Amino acid sequence: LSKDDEKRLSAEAAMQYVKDGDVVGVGTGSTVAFFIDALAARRHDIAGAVSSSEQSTERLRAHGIHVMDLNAVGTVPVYVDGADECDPHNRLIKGGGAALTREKIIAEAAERFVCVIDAAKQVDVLGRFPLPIEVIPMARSLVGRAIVRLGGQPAWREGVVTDNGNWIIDVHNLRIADPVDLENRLNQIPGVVSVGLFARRPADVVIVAGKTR
Ligand code: DER
Repeated sequence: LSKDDEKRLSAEAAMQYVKDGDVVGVGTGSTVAFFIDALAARRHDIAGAVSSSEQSTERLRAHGIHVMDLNAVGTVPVYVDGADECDPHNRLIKGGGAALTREKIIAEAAERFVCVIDAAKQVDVLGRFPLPIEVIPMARSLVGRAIVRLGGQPAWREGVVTDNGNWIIDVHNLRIADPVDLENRLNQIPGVVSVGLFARRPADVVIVAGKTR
């Protein structure tokens, strides 16, 4: 199976968690693109979608799927999103697509977070993939210095502005033994908008190459 085949199989398997009438939370990335294409077949059965990025919104609308404001919906029964890394406890590194802030908001609102990945995303310890952090632009250097003090190697993702008008710092050379502790420490730094560690609130279901783990 190619990596794309594994992504498509996971995305299609996630449809089993979508019920008629649901408001469906939709993540961002190439695996989610397959999910949006699969969701299109059920667009008349669901109430609509809450989207984590302009990129996903465009694809949803191109399929004629109703995109809703999170403030207008009560609960979000299911949120489907990809990840850059997933450990054995369903804790994730996300943010490769620079959409981590809105992804984390919808994951928080969701009753069930279904993560769809290809097998290569599975790791024993998080941190080989550089950890994305969304920062307020004026705080880039201040947050960078705090990251160094925490033992990380910060790299500004120059040229990328998020949907919220902020910047991204990718943190290299972290071996994240305690993802929840690190998520909490990084969240405290003034200027940090969100951290691409989904550990406080891990995925509820992880589908790898089409099979629920
Ligand atoms: O940016 C993100 O969090 C995406 O979900 C990313 O982590 C997964 O992208 P992919 O499905 O294109 O690998």
